[in-house]
Amino acid sequence: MKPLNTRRDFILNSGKAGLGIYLGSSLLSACSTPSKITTTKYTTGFTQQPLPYAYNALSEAIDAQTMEIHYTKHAASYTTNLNDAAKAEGVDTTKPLEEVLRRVSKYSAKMRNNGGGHYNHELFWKIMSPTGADAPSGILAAAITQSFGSFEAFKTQFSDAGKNRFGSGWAWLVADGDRKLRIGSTPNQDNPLMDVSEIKGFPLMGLDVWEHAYYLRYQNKRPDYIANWWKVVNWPFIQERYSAVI
Ligand code: MN3
Repeated sequence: MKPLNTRRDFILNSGKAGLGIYLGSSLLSACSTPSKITTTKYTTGFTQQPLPYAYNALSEAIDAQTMEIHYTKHAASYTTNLNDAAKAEGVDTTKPLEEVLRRVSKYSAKMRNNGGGHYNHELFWKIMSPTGADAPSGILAAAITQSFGSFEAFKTQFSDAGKNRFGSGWAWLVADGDRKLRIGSTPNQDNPLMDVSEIKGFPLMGLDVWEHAYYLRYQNKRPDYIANWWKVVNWPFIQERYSAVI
């Protein structure tokens, strides 16, 4: 009993600062598993990065006009509105956006919608490429087979997550706190980094299933957009992201 009493006395006698130190160390050990999935290798700033290819580069799947409007209008607006929200809510924009997303419930709906919108599109442009491989390889391929049975089964499950997301949103492949691969979807511009998200983890790839991403070419046929989208997935980059968190 002596050590317990000593600890209790220490907390009672040392006020808020001591309590903070004690709780702080407890929380650190309690949260050690989720924190391992964070990586400083891939962080997102508050400015829109250049599109890494021409508007027509992904035309096997996405037409040039859709790419241009999507990048210069939709995504650019999320970035502008995110910066407005950051200014209004006192967010330090020199720090990674991920820090805001992980506690997004503490901020406004404008921050949630546009912080997610900016992050998701910055990722989306990079996980597509005109020169990507047809399929993953190496440790990511092995993990996909282990988690979902086969690459084809994975594609079906991921495609279904996109097809079945009612209204606007995203389909995701994430590495969760145990580094397991999981598939899910989020509404609107939410993403798996957010404390409000049903699926949580480090986003390896995300598919935009908002109508603005496909309507000019595919109209109501979201499944056709998704089927073609596999042709432009940037597997080497997704593999790099996976390597950063395992
Ligand atoms: Mn979009």
